Amino acid sequence: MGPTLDSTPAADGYRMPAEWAHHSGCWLVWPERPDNWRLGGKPAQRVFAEVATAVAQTEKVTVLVSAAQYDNARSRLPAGVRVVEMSSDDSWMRDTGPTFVTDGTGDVRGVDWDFNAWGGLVDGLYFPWANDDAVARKVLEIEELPRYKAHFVLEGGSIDVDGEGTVLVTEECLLSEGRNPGLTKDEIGQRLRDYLGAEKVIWLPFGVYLDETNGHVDNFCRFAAPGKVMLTWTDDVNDPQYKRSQAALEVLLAETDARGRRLEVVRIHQPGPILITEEESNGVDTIEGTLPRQTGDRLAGSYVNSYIGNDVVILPVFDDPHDQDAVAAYTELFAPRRVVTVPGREILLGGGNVHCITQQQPSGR
Ligand code: KQY
Repeated sequence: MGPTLDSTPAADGYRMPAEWAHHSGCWLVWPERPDNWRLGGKPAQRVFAEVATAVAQTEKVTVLVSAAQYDNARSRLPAGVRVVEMSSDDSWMRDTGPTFVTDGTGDVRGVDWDFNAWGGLVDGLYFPWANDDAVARKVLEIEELPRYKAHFVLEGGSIDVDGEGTVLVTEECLLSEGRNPGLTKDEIGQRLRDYLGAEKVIWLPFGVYLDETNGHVDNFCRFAAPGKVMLTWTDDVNDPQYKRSQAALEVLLAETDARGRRLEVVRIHQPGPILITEEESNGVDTIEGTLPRQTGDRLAGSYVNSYIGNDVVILPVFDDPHDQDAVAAYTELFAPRRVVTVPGREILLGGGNVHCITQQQPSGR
């Protein structure tokens, strides 16, 4: 078992690398909870398997799964994908997994944040969440990697880094009442610098309209390269997303990154609006205390919620007129990586997308 460290990654010379840095692997959790995934998770399981298969083309993939679903997951996943039994409360590995940090010499460690289901008893999405909160520690134990325990509520989807000292976040999420209400914005910024080994935090006001995570940045605005970000956009001035994206654009154009570079902003038009159909709504179990999925509710669809693998980028598409432009933008942004599209709707129905269900483990190279 790796040790639990009392220091911080920054103090020890470690930082979170950018997602495009080389990975030794990728982690996912198998979806099954019927109050979040319709039809007992069967349609979502097909898409998770598609994502795992695509990522496994260029890196090792591990899928965590409950005892009840072990045989089913094993039979639906390619033989090359490792399947490991682990308890969890849902399947958002970006948020429950460790944030891996590296020291530039090939050594890798993990940060284990506090997880409270996106807002705890204030506006969290389910209760209890103790199994999810334990996932990061268990993964680090499996990998025999040292663990930094951060006594600070944070999900991996609420941060994005360039690996060169800059972190992107939204105020809507990081300053939300259900996460760290006892800390000021400055104190939260300091925790980010300490645990991500960063120098500069760029605060965007909001994320995507109606995002149930309180506006995770990974669904809205992410680095595609040092000095270059992709931003979810809409040309429709009457769409509630317009003001949110415009506000972010103003911040980004006025900012420099940790290295003093101005940021190039690549706007990627949102799909939709995507609404829940009656059939989809009827497929989700109603359970007191969890978010209802009602017919006509708008989903927080975005093309920014993708996964940057070793030689592939996994991009969710929605059978939408904007799909084609998103594929073209990704092809240009991430060349020579191959852009692999997956149907994003089933993951979106659960409240996130491809980035939210994956967690890269950097090789440290
Ligand atoms: O988007 C994410 N990172 C997680 C979404 C959680 C949704 C739970 N229903």
